[in-house]
Amino acid sequence: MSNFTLTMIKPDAVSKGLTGTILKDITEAGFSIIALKLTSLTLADAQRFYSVHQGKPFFEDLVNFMTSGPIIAAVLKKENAVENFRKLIGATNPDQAEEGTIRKKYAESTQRNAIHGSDSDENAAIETHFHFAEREIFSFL
Ligand code: IDP
Ligand code: MG
Repeated sequence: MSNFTLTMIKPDAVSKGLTGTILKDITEAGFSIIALKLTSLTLADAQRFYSVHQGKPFFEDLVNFMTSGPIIAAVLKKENAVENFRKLIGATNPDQAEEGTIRKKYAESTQRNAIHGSDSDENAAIETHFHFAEREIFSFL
């Protein structure tokens, strides 16, 4: 279970037409796309997805942002996927993200930071099943 992670390209990046560019960065970094969809979150979906952050000062703005437009959801496969993908996307605050990372290149702000990556193998599994049915996941890819 440690070779996959869940990503979302967030509404800021999708609305700017960065979907293809970011997917290219991801595959060039050696990740295989094993599930993929253009979708959106209802308010209830976003509150559930980010429930760990409930009560934090940024929570309400975060769920409003995440429901403001379409997102891309994808499951990515690579060895040590969670850690390797967090490295590829960079720090939550793009000002603190390393040069060359996806957030450094495409994020607008700490909130509108272009992309999500699971933070643990356990959450990668939970978040994958949040977005995808088994028949939408192609683990052999
Ligand atoms: P992560 O996405 O790097 O794992 P988390 O701490 O899990 O960061 O926060 C989830 C998301 O909530 C962030 O990606 C960002 O969009 C938003 N967020 C986190 N901290 C702040 C903040 O201090 N201000 C505004 N938005 C924030
Ligand atoms: Mg997180």
